[in-house]
Amino acid sequence: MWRELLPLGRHPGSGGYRRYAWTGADAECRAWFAAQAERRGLRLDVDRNGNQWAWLGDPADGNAVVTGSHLDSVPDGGAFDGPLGVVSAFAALDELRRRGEKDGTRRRTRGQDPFPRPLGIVNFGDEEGARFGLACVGSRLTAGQLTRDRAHTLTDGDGITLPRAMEAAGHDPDAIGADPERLARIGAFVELHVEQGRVLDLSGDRVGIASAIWPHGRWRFDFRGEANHAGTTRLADRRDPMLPYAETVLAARREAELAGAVATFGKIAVEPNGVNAIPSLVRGWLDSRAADQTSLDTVVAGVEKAARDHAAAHGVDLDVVRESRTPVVDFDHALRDELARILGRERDDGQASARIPVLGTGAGHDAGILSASIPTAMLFVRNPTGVSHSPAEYAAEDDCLAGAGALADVLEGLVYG
Ligand code: HGY
Ligand code: MN
Ligand code: MN
Repeated sequence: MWRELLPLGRHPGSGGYRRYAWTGADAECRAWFAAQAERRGLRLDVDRNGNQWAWLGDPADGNAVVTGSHLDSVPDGGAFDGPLGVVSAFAALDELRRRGEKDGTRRRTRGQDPFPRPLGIVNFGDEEGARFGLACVGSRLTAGQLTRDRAHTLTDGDGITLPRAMEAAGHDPDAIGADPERLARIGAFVELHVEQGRVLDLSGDRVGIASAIWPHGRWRFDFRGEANHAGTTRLADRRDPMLPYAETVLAARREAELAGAVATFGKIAVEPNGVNAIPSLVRGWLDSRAADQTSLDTVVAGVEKAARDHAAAHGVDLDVVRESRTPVVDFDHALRDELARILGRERDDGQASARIPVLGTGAGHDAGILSASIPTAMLFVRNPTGVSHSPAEYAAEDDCLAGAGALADVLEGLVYG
């Protein structure tokens, strides 16, 4: 699977991935998913929001067990964030079928369908929000956390709206919206993901279970000044928006340190973007995350105040727009405990598995979005450097195999009870 997937959307210069929603690279990833489903005799189903589902059994029976993740990427992202969860889902199904062949009496229970609960594998669309600025668009729409009207206003850096991009990719943008019937058929969603930190590396474990996701959000800061000549405009006469922007970046770092949180300006747009012109506009995007909502609010309020003070001091206008907000996620305790029980129980080979670590994360996930509607859980696979959202993101093959094996155990435990 990796051999076919790895070349798709890979940028030859950076070696990273540029798999943005509704682009050609995205279409190639979707075709890969459809081919994997077909190869396994799964029924492919693209929902009203463009998420892809591959079904074994009929989801209309209800109480389905679903696993999967996303295939899109951040700009120059790594190979594992997202795809590891999708590849592992197919690998886990293959493993379950192998186990079923070895022990047909115990596991083959219903005619042609070997599992007592429907099993789905999902590829959620536009998880990273790299193109339209909002993360988890596919799952947010499905869960009713993003309205069709708001989604229709999302626009990429070239001014192409989400509905236009969807239409160009052959998807009906008028069909998008909440899909409670679909979610009502799912009894459990488990997303496997590469860890985006070093908790497992430090604890010496290959696989862990997610406890919580930090609340987080994205804010756009527009500093508007006056374009002018870089050589002839006296410093005293300038209204240079780059200056309050720079002060704001430093303030974000200070506020995050004080609150034990994180804050990042990772994207910036400058107009007119000329070497010898004072900018008229500096637009910077703040991504901030904290362990609790109060700390996050404190950080963002502190950054905004600093931005306003510095903008005023430089004669620059400022608009701050919150583009997204994701509340804290505390994953379903019963499902979490069940995963721990399944992964901790004695295995067929008589070897008791070690205790499974439980860890929180500052990264957002479709599982977090869905957790407001259905029981969800996550498995993390060790990342030896912790690096993510970078071409250097990595997970060792043995750890990936351990992750897929753990996912197979979890799916088997859930479908057979
Ligand atoms: O940005 C995030 O936390 C995620 O990887 N979508
Ligand atoms: Mn990511
Ligand atoms: Mn991800």
